[in-house]
Amino acid sequence: MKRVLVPAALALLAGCGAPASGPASRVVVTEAWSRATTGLASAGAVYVTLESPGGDRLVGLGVPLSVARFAQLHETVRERGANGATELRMRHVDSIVLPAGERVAFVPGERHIMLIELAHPLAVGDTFALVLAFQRATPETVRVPVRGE
Ligand SMILES: [Cu+2]
Repeated sequence: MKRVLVPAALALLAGCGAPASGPASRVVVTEAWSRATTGLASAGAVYVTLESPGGDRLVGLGVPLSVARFAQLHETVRERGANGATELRMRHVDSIVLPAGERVAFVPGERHIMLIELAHPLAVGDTFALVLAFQRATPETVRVPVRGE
């Protein structure tokens, strides 16, 4: 996982996203949103839907330091706990495969983007920038609105 900053990420990554043969197709990013946080929560979550026409891999994330220290890709896995009950755990992953032409959705309770060490609580109505870096396509910057649910 590359930790990238906004907007330095764009300058840094702009030159190295394309493969040797021809320009990579762009990844379509839709339905970006973040959940409002309550109280002293130090982490937030962002959800997006990604679609790569030619196939790609999400390899890096960037958020402004005014929002959080960094962002990570997380998956939720079910594990059997010590008492035999099923527990939900979050696991950090380095990248997410985007199969060609398939919509890959991040949704609550499953795959999500975790904002680590929030600079301040995320309030309904706020928006912030999120940079998504890919193995082949050029990076995409999206505005993320904060919603209640
Ligand atoms: Cu998480």
